[in-house]
Amino acid sequence: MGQWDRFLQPYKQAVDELKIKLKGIRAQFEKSNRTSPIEFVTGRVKPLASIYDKTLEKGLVFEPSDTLAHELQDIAGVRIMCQFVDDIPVVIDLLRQRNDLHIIEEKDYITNVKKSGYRSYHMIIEYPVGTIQGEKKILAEIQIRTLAMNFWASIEHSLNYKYKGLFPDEIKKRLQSAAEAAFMLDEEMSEIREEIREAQAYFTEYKEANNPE
Ligand code: 0O2
Repeated sequence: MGQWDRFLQPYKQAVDELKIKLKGIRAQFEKSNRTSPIEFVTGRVKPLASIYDKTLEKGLVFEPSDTLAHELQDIAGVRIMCQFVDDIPVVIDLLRQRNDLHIIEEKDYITNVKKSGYRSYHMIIEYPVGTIQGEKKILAEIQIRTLAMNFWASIEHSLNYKYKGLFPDEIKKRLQSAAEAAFMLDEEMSEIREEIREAQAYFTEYKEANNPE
């Protein structure tokens, strides 16, 4: 196993464990016939190429080290998608109550929207991973966002990759109006939230009645 593989292994384990735990929250809501504030969960270990880019940006040495583990707080990243903006504080509270992770920092880019138009709630956590050398505490980033916020962020992220942040004016304008449209979509969906929830509950009951396990 190479140096990088060894360094990244606990991060991979943390992402896998966090995904299972967060998906478990969703399953518990479903089993108790309550609507889950979590729609779906994804996770990734930062690819080496992105770690390399970040070290250049931050003036760090590109080598597996404690400095890197301390400075790059999102080597392990988990994303929680919610249907409605109001689900986000529910998820935040669920995470604050847990004693299997320790929250180091919270960044609210929903109240404080980034200049790019980016909206999301970030938590930097310390998460203990059991290794054969004993417990290792690593940092991980949890991003909590609605489906609309996620749609905008993933499109902007791919365009950013292409244009390296230097968007042509036309694209910049389109992204700004798309960010406004995503915001409006969240607002509109919140307005008819109860109606949607009832329809979803009705649909779930219908599916269960027709496909009993
Ligand atoms: P990737 O490819 O998602 O890993 P940092 O830049 O991490 O050293 P900072 O600025 O405090 O420090 O981090 P921030 O802004 O709290 O969170 C960084 C991550 O949030 C990014 O990771 C993105 O995932 C997401 N993010 C932040 N701003 C934007 C934005 O304007 N557009 C999009 N699409 N995503 C954003 P990486 O490492 O940049 O990228």
